[in-house]
Order: sequence, then C-alpha cells, then structure tokens
Amino acid sequence: RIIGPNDRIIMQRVNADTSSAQEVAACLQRPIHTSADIMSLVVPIVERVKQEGDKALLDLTAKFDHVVLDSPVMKAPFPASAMQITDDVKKAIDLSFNNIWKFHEAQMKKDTLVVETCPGVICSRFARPIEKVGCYIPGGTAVLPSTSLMLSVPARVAGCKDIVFASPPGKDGKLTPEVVYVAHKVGAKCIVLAGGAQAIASMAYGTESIPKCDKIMGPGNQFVTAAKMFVSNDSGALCGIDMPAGPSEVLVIADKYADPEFVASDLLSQAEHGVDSQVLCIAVDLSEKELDALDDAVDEQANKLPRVEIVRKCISHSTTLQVKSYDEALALANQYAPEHLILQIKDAEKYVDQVDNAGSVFVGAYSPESCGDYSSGTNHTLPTYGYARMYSGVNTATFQKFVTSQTLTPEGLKSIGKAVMDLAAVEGLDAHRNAVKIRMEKLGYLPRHR
Ligand code: HSO
Ligand code: ZN
Repeated sequence: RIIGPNDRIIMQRVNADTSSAQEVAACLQRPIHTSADIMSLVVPIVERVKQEGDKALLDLTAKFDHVVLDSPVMKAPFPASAMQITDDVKKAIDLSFNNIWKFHEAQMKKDTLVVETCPGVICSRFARPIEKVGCYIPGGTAVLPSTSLMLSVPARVAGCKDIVFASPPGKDGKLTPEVVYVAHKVGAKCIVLAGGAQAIASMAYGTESIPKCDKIMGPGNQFVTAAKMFVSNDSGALCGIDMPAGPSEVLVIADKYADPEFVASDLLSQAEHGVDSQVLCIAVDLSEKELDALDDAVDEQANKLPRVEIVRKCISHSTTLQVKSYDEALALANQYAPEHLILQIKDAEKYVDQVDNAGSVFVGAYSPESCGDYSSGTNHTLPTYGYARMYSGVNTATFQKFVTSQTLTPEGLKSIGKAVMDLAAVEGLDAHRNAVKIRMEKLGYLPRHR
C-alpha cells in the first residue's frame, strides 16, 4: 500500500475478529532483513580501519560524509566553542541528565550478594565496571543528542573509566554541539568524528588516536548493526556489543476512553523517526466512528509535521488492529514484543502485570513515549525487532560484568567434598577429584593413601 501525496495519511485497518489467524499474524510480522549483502559491504570497511587506522577513517569520512578532516578525533577537554547551545537546551539536557542519573543509580543498589550455600561454603557475586566503553550516536536523518545521554550516563553511573563517543560530523565538519556538551558533562575521553561501520571499527580495534574499547553500545542503521555484529564475533577485536538493533517501533493499545489526538501523536512520534519505523495500534472495542476519529487525528497532525514525507511512507505500512478485549490486545502485544508499548486504556496500571515482552511500557494517557525518549529517566536504547522477548534495554548492567567468588572453610570442604569427588569420578577427571581428596586427607576427613 502506498499513500500518495494527495491521499489521506491513515493507517490500514484490520479487524482481528473477522480475519484469519494468519492475517492477524501478518500484521505483527516485521520485514525480513537480509544481512548477507550488507556484511559484504561492511567487512572491507571494517578491515581497512583495522589495518590502516586513522588514515582509513579520514578517507572513509571524506567518501561517505563528504567532509575532509585533519583529525578523526576531538579529545577532552572539549573547547567551549564546540558546545555552544542555548540556555533552554542546556537546562533541558541538565534536567534529563539528572533524571537518567537518578533512575540508573538506583539500579546499582543491589550489586553485591553473599550466600552461604552449605555450612562453610560462601559464594558471592560482585559487579565491576567495564573499563573502556564506546557510545555510538548515529547521524542519518537527524542527530540525536538524547542518545548520547542514554548511553553515557549509565556508563558513568556504572563507573566505567574511559568513555569514548563516536558521531558523524555535519557537512561543515563539526560535531553536534549538544553531543559535545553531553560528552563534557560525563567526562568522556574523546569523540570520534565518524559514523557508520568505520566508526564502530575504530572503537573496536583502536587506531593511533582512538583508544580501543571493550564494549560498544548504541543504535544505528544496518551498516552500524552489521559492523557491531562483525566485531563482536572477531576474537581479534575482543569487543562486546549491547544488542542487535533494528528500526524503532511502537505499539499503542487504545480503548474508547483514549483521546484520539493523544493516540495519534504517539503513533506519529514513532513514524517520524524513519520510513522503516514500525507503528501499530491495537484498538480495543472501538466503534467505526471512534476509529474514524483516530484516522482524522492522524491525518490532521501528520500533514502539519515537517517530516511529513517520512511519516507518509511509514504510515503506508502501519496498521490499526481491531480487537474485542483487553486480554486479546495484551496477548497480541506480548506476541509482537514491541520496543515501546503504550497503554492508553482505562485503569492502565492494572494491565502492566500482563506485559511479558516489551522494551519499555508507557502507562496511561499522560505518559507519551517522548518523555521516555528524553527526560523521565528510563533508557531509550531498547530492544527492537522482537528481541524484547530475550533482551533488556540498556541499563547499568550493560556497562558492568559480574564476578563471582567463593571461600570454603575446612567445614565447607567437608560439606561438599564427597559430592565433588563423586562427580569428578563420573567425568573421569582425576586431577579434579585429587584437588579435593588431598585436602580432605590433610584435614583428616579421609584416610591418607600413599
Ligand atoms: N524513540 C527512539 C529514541 C529517540 N527519540 C531519540 C527521539 N530521540 C528510539 O527509542
Ligand atoms: Zn523517539
């Protein structure tokens, strides 16, 4: 379905009641990405940066971003001239920074645990920050300084020592000043002036001027995602990544108590991200008239947006799915596992318990996704493409690893020694068995054998 320039910008309607199970499933289907051809473009880029470092990075930035730079990196302390922003924007960043900090700091509280599993067997787990982390802030149709907050604030809260930013420069060769301001606020070490696969490679392998990172986080296009997948599989890079990323998505569940203008505004905030954004509305028991009102609101608001061309293309493949009950709506939402789930339904909080698969939930009429995108404190780097079934969004644990430890007293060795020896015998691993046996004999728990 293509929405032409003179057509109304409205979603297609599918009635789950009168459609087959396959038709309903098709509405929840994401487009299939073939990553093989992308990989064949990305691997030579990554390899070049790996081999030639800064020079490759500068060449590739000239080629893809059409800017010739003297250096691919801006090092801290960042010059004030690179972060000139208005007072209002500074205040907005500061407020958002504080809320993101508060919410992520609270995630650190239950870090250490100590459990005595048997008398004298003390097992513990403690968190340690990942030392060097790379935060990728994509360019594309818009640079999103908010993403620099969502990645670097949790990194700082988790205690990472070196934070490296990467973001493509504009046509003038300059970085987005808001991104530089955030880098300054979190004490980032440097900002790589590059985008795409080349930026990912520079942080994964390091170059003459860019420190090698242990883990790279952040969203990006298919090239960025492919490069992240590649470096995380290359033992030569020894570099982790946050999660696979796909186009952004929202699923709004709305009932007859929802304000159609609110619902439309939420659908459109997702649609304006990109032509491949996934926008779904599940309408619970709405009349044709109420559905028409929603269409009207979408069309009216969409036509006033500066990014209406992107929105038109996105809405062309967006659907309103009509269902009869709240339970049905939530079951479908769990099946789809959206990045963002918005509940614009009566007593919305009551239904949060029923949410199993979603990146982040927005509860009630006054909780638009925009608030989570910027300022409330939750993270906006979230699993897409159905990965919400098994991945979490970026959080402080993304920037930590958990180390376990144990201390056994002689009594502890006595309590589990026989079990260890018996299991080692089953596996035919005599050295394992001996490590316990020798100690048990010295302690007099077992007779000594010569
Ligand atoms: N909704 C996007 C994040 C974002 N929105 C950044 C505006 N700026 C993906 O979660
Ligand atoms: Zn957004």
